[in-house]
Formats: sequence, C-alpha cells, structure tokens
Amino acid sequence: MSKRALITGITGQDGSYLAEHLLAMGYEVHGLVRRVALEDPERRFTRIAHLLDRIQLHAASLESYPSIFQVVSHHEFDECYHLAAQSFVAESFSDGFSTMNTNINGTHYMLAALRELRPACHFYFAGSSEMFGKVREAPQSETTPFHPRSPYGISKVAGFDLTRNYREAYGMFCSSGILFNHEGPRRGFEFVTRKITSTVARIHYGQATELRLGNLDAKRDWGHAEDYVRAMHLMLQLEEPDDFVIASGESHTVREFCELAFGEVGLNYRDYVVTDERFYRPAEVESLIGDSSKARRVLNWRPRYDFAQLVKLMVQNDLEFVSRGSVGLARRSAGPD
Ligand code: G4F
Repeated sequence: MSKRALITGITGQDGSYLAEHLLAMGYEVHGLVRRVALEDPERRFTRIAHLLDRIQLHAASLESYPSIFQVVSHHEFDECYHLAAQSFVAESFSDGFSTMNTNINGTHYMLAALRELRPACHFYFAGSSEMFGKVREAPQSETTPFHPRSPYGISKVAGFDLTRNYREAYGMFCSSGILFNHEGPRRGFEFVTRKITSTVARIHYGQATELRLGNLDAKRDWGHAEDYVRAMHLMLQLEEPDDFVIASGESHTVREFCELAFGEVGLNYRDYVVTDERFYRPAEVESLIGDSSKARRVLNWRPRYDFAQLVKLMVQNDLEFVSRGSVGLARRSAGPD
C-alpha cells in the first residue's frame, strides 16, 4: 500500500520539489491550495505543471479552519508536510499582521484538524533559521536559543512552539525542520539569490544595466532546496518525532554570491551592483551558519550541492530562462522585489 501525503504550499519551491520526491518513492500526493490558485492554474501552477496529472489538489485556505477540516476529513493521510506560509521576511515588516495570521493560525488549524481527525498522521513543520535571528552562538544548532528579528521569524517561533506542544501534550508525531536558506532554479524572484541570478542573466542579454540591493554584508548558509526536501521526508520516517537543523555548514555574504554569479558571465559585480536603502530591513539577521551534525548522524542526510554549484546552476538556469523570454513575464507576475 502506498503512503498518502498532504503538502500545504505545494505550489511553492519546496512543495514542488517535495511532491516530485514523494511521487518518485511511490506516494499518493495531495496538495492544499488556495481557491484563487485553482481558478488561475496557468500562473499559479508553474512549478507543478509537470505533476498535475499525478497529484490531487484540494481548495482550502490557511485562514479557514473549516476548509482545512474538510480536506483532512476526506482522506486518511499518513504524513502531512506543512510548508505553506508568508515566507518573505521583508514583506513581514510591511504587513506583520497578515504574516502572523497566516503563519501562526494556519499552523494551529492544521495541527488542530489533524488532532481531531488523523492523530496518527506524522506532521512536519517548516521551521526556519530566521528563528535564531540575533544569534547567540555560531554555528546554530537545535539547542541554540531563539531571538527572532522580524514578524516572520516570530511567527515561525510560534509555529515551532505549537508543533512541539502538540507533540508533548497530545503524543502526536510532530517534528520541525529548522531549515537554513535553501534556493534553486524555482526560487521566487523576490529572494536575494534569484534576484541576483535573474538580473545577471538580464544584464548579460542587455535587458538590464544595474542590480539594486540592500545589505551586501549579510551572511547566509545557503543550500539547494532539492537537498533540503529529502531531509523533511527522512524526519517523518523516524520512530520518534524530533527537531533537526538542516544546513550546509558554510556561510557566505550576499556580496560573495554576487561575485560568483557575475563571474559566471565574465562580469565584475562592482560595475553593476548599486546599494539601495529601500532593500535594507528595519532589523537585520546579520549572520547565519548552521550545525546540521544531528541530521547527518540520525537521518544520514547529506547535501549533494555546494555553494559554488548552487550559484552556477541558478545563473545557468536564468540565462536559459531569459533567452526564452520568460524572466520578464515571471518577474512581473511575482510582484515587487
Ligand atoms: O533572500 P532573502 O530575502 O532571505 P531571508 O530573509 O534570509 O529568508 C529566507 O530564508 C529563511 C531561512 O533562514 C526562510 F525562512 C525565509 O522564508 C526565506 O526563505 O534575504 C537574504 C539576505 C538578507 O540578509 C537580506 O537583507 O539578503 C539580504 N538582501 C540584500 N539585498 C536582500 C536584498 N534580500 C532581498 N530579498 N532583496 C534584496 O534586494
């Protein structure tokens, strides 16, 4: 009998990679999507277009408990991966209330519906290295205290605490991955890596002349999302629920990312990058580096891509994308940076 999984946020970068991974392992994959997505499939389903005939999508909103309850009541899910969220940190400063509502209540509704209807379902919560925020130690591990620096980070700490509380209070199998930044060719254009690689490609083809960025000295631990979704699945196969840091263990500045990305097309980033106050955050997470030794030991998880491969892959992908004329269109539908 194949296992049945429910993915919230299936149309996003991680959701699409995870759906592919689970399908390859013989899972029956279901996705929870907003009704607007079902009504506008061309634009909303670009990352999962190639999977649509193999997955089952259900309309529900993270803001509506009844809609989630209905989906969960109709299918016996073995595993639930709760990835859906307002995940853009900068946006959470502009509209902290929506971020909190969606991210905290959405997680609570998922947990409450599963407790009521499918208490044996294994639950994964997408925690984030943004929870460490103003870091107390380096590298950050499962025991590092949290000090979030944005409404997004605060909402993720609340989701993490809710997940742990359902585990401890109701004995449910609830685990959190504390994932450091993970990127790839399907990354949204508003995140710094994709903003850089897509603009490098546009500059290369003469469609742009500069790249406006905020804090170039921020340091991040970047990996490939394809590697990170494998860890999510491994966590739910354990005998006991637990929380895991997933990270590459290397930290690089935004500046270094620019240097490599521009270098891919033979350009010097200093000739194109302009710093712009608009892209600075009211409170920045200056430096992140993860210690994923627990995941490597317990889950036997290893990333396949390193930093240089990731940058190269993303630039090559965007060069192809721009040459097909797809970047302008995709960037416009993604909204402002
Ligand atoms: O790419 P970012 O927007 O990602 P951020 O804020 O680190 O968050 C991402 O990773 C988290 C995991 O730790 C996830 F939980 C979260 O959902 C998201 O996926 O920004 C990375 C860094 C920041 O320090 C930012 O200040 O890049 C800096 N940056 C500099 N200029 C910029 C820009 N970021 C963006 N998005 N745009 C800029 O122009």
